[in-house]
Amino acid sequence: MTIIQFPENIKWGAATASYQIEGAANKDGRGLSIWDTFAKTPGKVLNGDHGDVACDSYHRYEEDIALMKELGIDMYRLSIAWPRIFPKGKGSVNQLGLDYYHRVIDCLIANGIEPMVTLYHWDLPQALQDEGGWDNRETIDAFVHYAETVFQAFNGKVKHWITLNEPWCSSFLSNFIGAHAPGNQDLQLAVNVAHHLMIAHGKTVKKFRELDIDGEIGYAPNVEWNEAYSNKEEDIKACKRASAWFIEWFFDPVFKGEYPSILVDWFKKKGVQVNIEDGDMEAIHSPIDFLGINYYTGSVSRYKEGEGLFDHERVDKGYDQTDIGWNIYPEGFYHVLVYIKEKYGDIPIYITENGSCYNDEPVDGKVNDTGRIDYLKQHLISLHRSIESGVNIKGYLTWSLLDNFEWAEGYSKRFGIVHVNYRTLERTKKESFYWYQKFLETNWIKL
Ligand code: JJW
Repeated sequence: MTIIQFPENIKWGAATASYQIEGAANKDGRGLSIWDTFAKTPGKVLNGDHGDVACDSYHRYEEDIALMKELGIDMYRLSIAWPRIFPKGKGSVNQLGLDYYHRVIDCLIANGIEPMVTLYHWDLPQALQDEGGWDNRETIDAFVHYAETVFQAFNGKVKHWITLNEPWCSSFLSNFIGAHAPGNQDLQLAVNVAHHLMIAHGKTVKKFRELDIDGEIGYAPNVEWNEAYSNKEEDIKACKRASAWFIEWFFDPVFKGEYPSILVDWFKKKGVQVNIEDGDMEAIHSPIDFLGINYYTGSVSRYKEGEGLFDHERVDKGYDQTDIGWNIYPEGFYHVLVYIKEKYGDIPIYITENGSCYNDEPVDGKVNDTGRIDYLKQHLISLHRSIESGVNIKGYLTWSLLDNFEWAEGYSKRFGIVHVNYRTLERTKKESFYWYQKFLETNWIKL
């Protein structure tokens, strides 16, 4: 028998995000976000789904926290909805919005679960989008002010803060590919948005230090691993570009204070540039305390002239995929973590998201999601390999505690270890929940 034993000090947890679980879209003075608008625009989200009710966690957080306690996690990652705190993005604070997060955070702490809080998980106040959204530098100031308000409100209760979730998604996926809110398709706009998001991140980190807030701050980019199909120069370079879009574009400015030339040059050929002003790079370069990593998938890929933005294609054949069509690629998880350590140093890392989509439904009260258990096991082994290889892993949070609103896929794609019946809002623990619970008791995997 083979035993994979994890070190004792790792924090284990689960993650969610405000718009995906809360519902209560019009409750207690919440303003609209770009996701309300996008989801209600016909054709943008599968089946016309939206987050008006979602998992109704706004009203059921006590039940959800009871599930977390039963699961035995150390840490829960949630996000704060900016439009609950500032319904118009700026101006006066909505105390009822702060009160809701006080109830959630107090309940977590009372149950011995540490909150990890994301400030921006994509729900930009619509009123700010009406003035240009992240293309407008005034949104940066509004974000820093919102962050300051929230830091002061929860100082002492929350010890782990994340500025941005997956800035690649809120910039390129949302403004170049157009699949997420606000749904633009303009590369220059997407590059502007990415830059302004990262300035907002950096200025928020500075504000956090200036206010001397207790605890640690970082951000949570999503990464993929692109393995070159062959050792041909053109395949290797195409993979480098594709990878750099997720990794270097969002890491080099933070860790090195500059954008990666491989993509700066590539974008320049397309007539697109980063509009850098004095002080921008210095702000983005502010030292962070930890790095959040979201990892789901990767692929073997190669050069193909004219394909996509980077003359690059995926060769996905032969990989098992989850129910959202993403390759199951646990080796990529190990490789990307070692790559990040070698390139950016020994920064403490929390895996802020890792999980899988399987749409298993309850049968006689049991959800037999064996695919998710296999995925979890394989990725935990990769995580363990990375720890053994010296990657400074501090925690692992699985996506997600609950089935929830999976953005453009609506409710059709389930990532939870707890099943949610969207008609009755009933929660059913899946077999993966019990597997994770058992794993958390011992911190070992027997193979
Ligand atoms: C890429 C679709 C063309 C979420 C993508 C679509 C078109 C190249 C899951 N992470 O719900 C990435 N998630 O809220 C945050 N992560 O491209 C949390 N990334 O591609 C989860 C979706 C995603 C994506 C979805």
